[in-house]
Amino acid sequence: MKKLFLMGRSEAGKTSLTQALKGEELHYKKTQYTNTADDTIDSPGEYAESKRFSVGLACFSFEADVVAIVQAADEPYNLFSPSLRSFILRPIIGIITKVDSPYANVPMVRQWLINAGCERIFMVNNVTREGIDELLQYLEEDPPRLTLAQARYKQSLGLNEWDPLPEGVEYPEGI
Ligand SMILES: Nc1nc2c(ncn2[C@@H]2O[C@H](COP(=O)(O)OP(=O)(O)OP(=O)(O)O)[C@@H](O)[C@H]2O)c(=O)[nH]1
Ligand SMILES: [Mg+2]
Repeated sequence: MKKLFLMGRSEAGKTSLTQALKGEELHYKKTQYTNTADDTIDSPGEYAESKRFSVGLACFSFEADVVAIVQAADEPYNLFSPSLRSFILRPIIGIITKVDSPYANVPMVRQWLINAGCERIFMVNNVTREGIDELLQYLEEDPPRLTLAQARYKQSLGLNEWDPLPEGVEYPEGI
């Protein structure tokens, strides 16, 4: 199971998503702090909304296997700059919540997430649990566990440590 880190503006639906992933009824609980011991690492939206605190998000990301930018489909503007990969050394996915909103603009939010560098984008409705099973399926697969030598070998090929080896390429013997 991959450990997931959630970041996004306040009210984006991060805490609701953690409840939907656990199969719980939605109950509003403002996130006040980040607890890295949970299966899913939830963060207060204020971190993403403040220039000073947002640096902290990069630090929390190192506790996770995957980083998710959570954006509601009806968000009026984008908080995340392009190419977040430059400082987050984890796979980045996008999660679009509130796809049921009458003000949803999914193509616009999807474009923001692509620009940020998301390699996969999931769409969910936390209320009806639409899209939750697909996300759970992605999270179920364990991330590859590499030795330092294997990670360095991948780097020598210009690959991220979570990228698969190209077809026909194997790790050198003994690493
Ligand atoms: N219609 C709809 N409402 C949602 C959805 N997801 C969350 N909400 C509602 O949006 C509000 C905010 O949700 P939260 O999950 O608390 O938002 P958050 O991102 O954790 O916010 P912070 O803790 O402030 O960072 C709540 O009233 C939720 O019920 C969704 O998919 N659809
Ligand atoms: Mg919250």
